[in-house]
Amino acid sequence: MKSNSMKKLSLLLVVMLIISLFPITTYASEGTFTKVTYGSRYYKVYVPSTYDGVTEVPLMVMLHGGLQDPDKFAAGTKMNLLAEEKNFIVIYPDQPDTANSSKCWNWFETAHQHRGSGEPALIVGMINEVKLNYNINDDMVYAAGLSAGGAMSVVLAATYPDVIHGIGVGAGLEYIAATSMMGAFTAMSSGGPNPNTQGVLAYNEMAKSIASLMPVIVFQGTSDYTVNIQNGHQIISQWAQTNDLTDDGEDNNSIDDTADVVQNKSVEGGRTYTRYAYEDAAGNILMEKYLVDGMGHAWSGGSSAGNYTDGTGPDATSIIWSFLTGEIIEEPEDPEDPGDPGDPTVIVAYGTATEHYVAGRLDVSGYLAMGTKYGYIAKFNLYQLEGTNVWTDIY
Ligand SMILES: [Ca+2]
Ligand SMILES: [Ca+2]
Repeated sequence: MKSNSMKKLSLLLVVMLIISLFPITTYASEGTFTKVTYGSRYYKVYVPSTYDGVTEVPLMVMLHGGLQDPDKFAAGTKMNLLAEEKNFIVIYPDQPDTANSSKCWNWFETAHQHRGSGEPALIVGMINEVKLNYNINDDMVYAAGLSAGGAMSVVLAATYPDVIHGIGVGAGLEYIAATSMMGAFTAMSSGGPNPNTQGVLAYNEMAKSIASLMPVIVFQGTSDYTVNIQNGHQIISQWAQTNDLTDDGEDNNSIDDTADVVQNKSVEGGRTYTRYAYEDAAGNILMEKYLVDGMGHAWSGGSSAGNYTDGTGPDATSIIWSFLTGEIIEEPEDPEDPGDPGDPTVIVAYGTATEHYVAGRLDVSGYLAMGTKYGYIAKFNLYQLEGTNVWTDIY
């Protein structure tokens, strides 16, 4: 017994020594987090301690959701900690309760959906001020947001594609999903207008400056009863259409909303989730969608130091960053299966029973079976394991 506890003690000493030799500084945020007055409003700016003013750094624009503010959103998303680690600047524009009683960005009002007016213009004004004050890489300016902030990040991408070069959307909505407060609630509960139509609207809006392919990554909880999951699907479908038009000027589905890669994944000790990836015509991943099983209205993988967070989901903050910057973060293999040879690649197609039938994914009996199961209007996923001819709705 005695020698056993001695062993434990010496092991503890070794561990403590290792910790002191290699201090875990990853999560130390040692930069500055400053409130900047902007007219009658303000934003907060995080500048990492590694910023030297000589090297250009990326800029991440973080748009909080309703009943949040810059401090809460920074704490909940932990974006400043990542900025410290990766050396980029973050700004958090504040939406005051004088502009919206719930502190929501007014993504559903026409005055705030177009270039040169309203909140998109205001936020870009803040971005331009930060560009004047810091050495920002103009090609690496991104926006991300939750809920109303997610919806506003979509508006920003459509209205200022010359400024914003990719977006991360948590529980957001497609472009112009609504044009009134009543319409906003309808869209949140059951989705907005046809995303193909909205995709054309976004493309026309982008054409006021410069239409360019827009990288988009979506996070959506499957049990979000504030912003229905339909909206997560619609954001991808809308941007698929917008990007389809952008890449060759034609609506020929050179980019579409059928995922090229589907992976079922899980957080160790946390939630399961599905990652969908959508490639451009050259085969590069242009869009991604993460559906987090059982998650409500929340920032996936966030900290309870903020609000509207779910600590058991995949880490949206680092996943969004690596997606937007193209920086690959190695994912650990499934710890429950050490011999995991890697997830098999599954092809997914999203559509109505009729669309699946017309595309040859269903025969007549499959068409009738799926039609009975899902109805003939609803869209649903069919999956095909790569190298097989069999399509199924079970994955
Ligand atoms: Ca096209
Ligand atoms: Ca299309």
